[in-house]
Amino acid sequence: MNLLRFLLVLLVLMMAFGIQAVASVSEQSNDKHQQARYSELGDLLTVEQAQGRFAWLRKCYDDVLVELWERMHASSDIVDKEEKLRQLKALWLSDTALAAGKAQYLTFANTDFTNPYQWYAGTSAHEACSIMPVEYEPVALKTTVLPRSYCENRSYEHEWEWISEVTVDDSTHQSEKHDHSLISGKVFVLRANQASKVTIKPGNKEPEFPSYVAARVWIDWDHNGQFESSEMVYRSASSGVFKFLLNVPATVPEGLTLMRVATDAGGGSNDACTRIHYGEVEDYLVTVR
Ligand SMILES: [Ca+2]
Repeated sequence: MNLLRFLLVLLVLMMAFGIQAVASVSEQSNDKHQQARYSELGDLLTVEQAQGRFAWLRKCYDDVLVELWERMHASSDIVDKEEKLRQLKALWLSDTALAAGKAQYLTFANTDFTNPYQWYAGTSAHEACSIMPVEYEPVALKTTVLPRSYCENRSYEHEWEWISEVTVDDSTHQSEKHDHSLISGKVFVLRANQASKVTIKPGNKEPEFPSYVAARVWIDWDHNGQFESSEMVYRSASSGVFKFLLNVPATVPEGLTLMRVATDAGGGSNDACTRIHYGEVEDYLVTVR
């Protein structure tokens, strides 16, 4: 494992979420492309899932945890395995961190920050162990930012149509084609009682013959972990780029929540949890201030 890069990502994440970095790391190669790919890894966990991740790793990959402890401590002291695991858990899942809704957890991917096998480490000790792809390694220690989990949605087919770019005001996220992306490392900022300019660019396998796709956007305004029908903030259909003004209600609570963007050449559904046919679902963190 490239420890420097691991720490770099950690640092980037901490800065992205406004957390004081405790580590001071100098890393010359600031590869924006890698960071962009990294942000598509998703794997955003709730506090409970972060606890489950540790328990699952302890059950299935305790050697990975031990190796991390040894790298962090650069120590030749004889400390038994159980003590190393106890210390890691105390560091990442302390009572203080849990009470604050924060917890830390490892996320895994290929060394180029991609997840070609769509493999994710478990999030509960009850989950069966699965075999990590051989080239995978821990790529970041993340801090939980997702207060609750949401219904899954992904497309059956994403070879011909997908979402290539989403912009909210001055902030843009470009991405490759996936059936579903949970974007980490980027948070769109919305201002209560104001309008934000949103652009959604569909991707097409044959750009000269763009598909006619339906686009929908939902935001969990009330932070209850569900996309009610009243929370569908946009619906349209076109073979071009979608542009609209997103009015942010004056009354929505401040803080972090989820925005779901879906495009479907099969027409899609007004239900944010109904699986789409030909396109992509992208979930973004948004913060209302
Ligand atoms: Ca809601």
